Amino acid sequence: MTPAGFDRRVALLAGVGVASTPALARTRVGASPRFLWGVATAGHQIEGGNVNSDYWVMEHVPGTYFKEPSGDACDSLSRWREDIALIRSAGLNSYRFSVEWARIEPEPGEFSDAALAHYRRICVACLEAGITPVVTLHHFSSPRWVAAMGGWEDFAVVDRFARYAEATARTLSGVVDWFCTMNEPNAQVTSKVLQRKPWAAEPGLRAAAARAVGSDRFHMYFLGDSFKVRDVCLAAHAKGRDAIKAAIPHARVGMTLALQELTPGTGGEALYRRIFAEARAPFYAAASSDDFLGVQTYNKFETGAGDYLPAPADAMKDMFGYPTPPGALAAVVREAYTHAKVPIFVTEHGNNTNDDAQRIQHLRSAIGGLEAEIAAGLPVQGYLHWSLLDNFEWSSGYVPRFGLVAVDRKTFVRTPKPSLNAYGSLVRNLRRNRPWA
Ligand code: GCO
Repeated sequence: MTPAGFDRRVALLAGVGVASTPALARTRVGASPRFLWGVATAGHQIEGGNVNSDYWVMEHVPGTYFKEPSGDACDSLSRWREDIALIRSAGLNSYRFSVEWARIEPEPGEFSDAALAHYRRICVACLEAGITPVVTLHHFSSPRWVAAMGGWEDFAVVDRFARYAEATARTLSGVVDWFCTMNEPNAQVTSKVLQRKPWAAEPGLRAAAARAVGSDRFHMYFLGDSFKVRDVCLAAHAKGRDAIKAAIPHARVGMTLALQELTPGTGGEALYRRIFAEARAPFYAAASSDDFLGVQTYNKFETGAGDYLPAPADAMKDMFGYPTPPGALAAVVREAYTHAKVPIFVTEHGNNTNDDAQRIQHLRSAIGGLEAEIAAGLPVQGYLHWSLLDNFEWSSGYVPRFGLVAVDRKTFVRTPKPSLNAYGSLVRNLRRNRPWA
């Protein structure tokens, strides 16, 4: 789209604006940064009906190993106001969510004013509720046309992503300050080093997906040559960041990384070094020219000779059976800051459990560890819990439970769990007692 086209779009969307009340002015972009306490979600996992995305394609191909399709998800496409009200009810002041590229640019170069206005409206509603929006541009899902054109295995996606980033940022200018470009572009590199095949790398499934989109070049985020995908993602991140800043010069932009606490176990030094060299070091180096680094932590693993070692019998475990010690958060935040040397933003952290009392205990203890790092001088800009809602956990479907709020799968009625309130009280208490909070 031409710059004139962007300006026309921004003018058209001016109606979807922010009322200039003094209260709003305080929460608006550019206001002095407070510690951001909030929750995180992602479009494909909560909106529902993301039919134009590559994930939708893969969920439906014959032989898919997705346990179930995303379907209506949490119906947040319609119920986003309820989601914001829940965040506000807990007294939290930030919401990270992702915008869906497949809705914003349904065909190459064809932008949807309605989709852009929809996302701008969500941001405005956040600001009106005293909530700082943090927008992720790419949270795993892409339009099916992007996948059909070679997806993330082809450097041509870099310019496509930058064009989409600029169109979105220009539309959100004045209502969003914080952007995450790409979500966890290092996750597939770790899988590659561990030699875990992404499901769709199986030729039959990839061929079925290619048939569904009418192109033999079908490639989505977790397919194919992970090292090439890494280089493409890092280029897309850099160009996307520059495109956002061209539209919003004061924007704070970073990427988010999947960073479990990792230590070398017996015989595991070489594997540890390899994971660090391939799936962490290049990303830390790239993040060092960003405004922040988004850290996302759930588990702790020890490396053995060829894979992670089995979890100790007495470890706190999540529903996947992975060890989830609360201390992992502080350890990873420290590692990330030591290497990237930019402020850290915890953009995801949580616990996949049906035991809400365990979730509360885990959250309190993890934030206690984070507090100690902050007290020791480590710059942390915020903490966003994954997730507000029980939602679509990719190939695992709706069984995992990361939410502070349960969602009825038929009616979409939201029921807060005790952990939502416990998180809110924890934050209120910290705000009373800690100047940084
Ligand atoms: C990821 C994503 C989220 C997940 C969350 C729980 O890490 O895979 O950013 O989309 O749902 O981390 O697994």
